Amino acid sequence: MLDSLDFEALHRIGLAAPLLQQLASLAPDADTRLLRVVEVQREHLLLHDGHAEQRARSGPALLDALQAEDDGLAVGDWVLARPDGQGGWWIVERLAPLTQLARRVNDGRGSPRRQVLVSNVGTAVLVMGLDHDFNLRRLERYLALVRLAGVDAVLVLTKADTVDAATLARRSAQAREILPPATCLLALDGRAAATAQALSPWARAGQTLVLLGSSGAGKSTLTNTLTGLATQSTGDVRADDSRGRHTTTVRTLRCTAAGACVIDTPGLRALRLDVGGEGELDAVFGDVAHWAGQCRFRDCRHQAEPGCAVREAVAPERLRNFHKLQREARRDTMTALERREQVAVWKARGRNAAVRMRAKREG
Ligand SMILES: Nc1nc2c(ncn2[C@@H]2O[C@H](COP(=O)(O)OP(=O)(O)OP(=O)(O)O)[C@@H](O)[C@H]2O)c(=O)[nH]1
Ligand SMILES: [Mg+2]
Ligand SMILES: [Zn+2]
Repeated sequence: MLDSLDFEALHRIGLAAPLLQQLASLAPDADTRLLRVVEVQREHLLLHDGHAEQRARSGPALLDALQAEDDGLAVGDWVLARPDGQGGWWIVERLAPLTQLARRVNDGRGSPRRQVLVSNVGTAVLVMGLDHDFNLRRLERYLALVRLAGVDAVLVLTKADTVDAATLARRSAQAREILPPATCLLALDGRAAATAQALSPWARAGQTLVLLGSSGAGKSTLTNTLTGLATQSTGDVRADDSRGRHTTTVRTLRCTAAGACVIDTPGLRALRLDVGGEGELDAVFGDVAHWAGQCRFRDCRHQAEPGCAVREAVAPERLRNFHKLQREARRDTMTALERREQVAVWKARGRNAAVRMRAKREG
């Protein structure tokens, strides 16, 4: 199979050299093909071979193996597939992704499950409107998501054409303040043709970028501008609070005119980070980690301790957000038993509070 690869076509859909090395070690046989996942539907997936889309289903053995690892197929994955004899494809193998963006979701069955959002992206474009969508705490969460995955981020503030110069300058400066030093920030009109040019350093041939942000931020608008096509539907936002109407419902990979791959995503209703432990957040909140070294107490939690350098230096809203994400990380790394114990403690606390309240009323 390796000698029959159509590199030109595969490069069009973002094939990178490290994946080829993996392929060599898998030694696929003659009737398997290398394809990229461009859309995941409930019952089937769409794959692309650089020429056309193909319908596929995943073999149960592969699904089970991935699930056992809290993993799953996502848009951007490279897979090996075989013809299923009915014009479609069976996915038999997934190449280990170079990067994965994942969150935790609660499906009501025990501990939150890890859900892979996209695989094999080089850049995450964080899309946020300069209208009422503008929210620094949400931005911190998205920055953490991307940082934890080892993916580069670019912040794109959309709807620059709808705000006055003072608002544009103020909001850009506020965002700049919480961005890691090397992260670029662009403020633009997502519909303008010049926008494709502004994003071109991250959208060169062979590169893959994903657009992330809340509903109505302008992700599909940017996708259309980058591809030069109107394939992605866009929807109006509510006038009073700029909220979108969840127009996009699936993640889809599209090719741009310049030969890059762009993944449009639906606005996430909830983004719960997939953090391995509290310590991982230090990499994301570098300023907290930096100032923590100067707190009076070595185990300072930056809550109410005297001599806390972090509380002195870091904006209260940012520190509150840090604590909130840390609590989430702690809950997610608990075992099922620890979780039951914590619930029992909360229940007991609730009961005690109820008893105290009753005593107060009756006394
Ligand atoms: N004036 C202006 N309007 C924009 C800009 N970017 C997006 N819009 C408009 O904002 C609305 C929402 O844009 P979409 O691209 O559908 O937003 P989305 O992020 O894809 O939203 P979901 O698919 O719901 O997650 C549409 O009416 C767009 O025309 C911009 O830079 N300037
Ligand atoms: Mg959309
Ligand atoms: Zn402290």
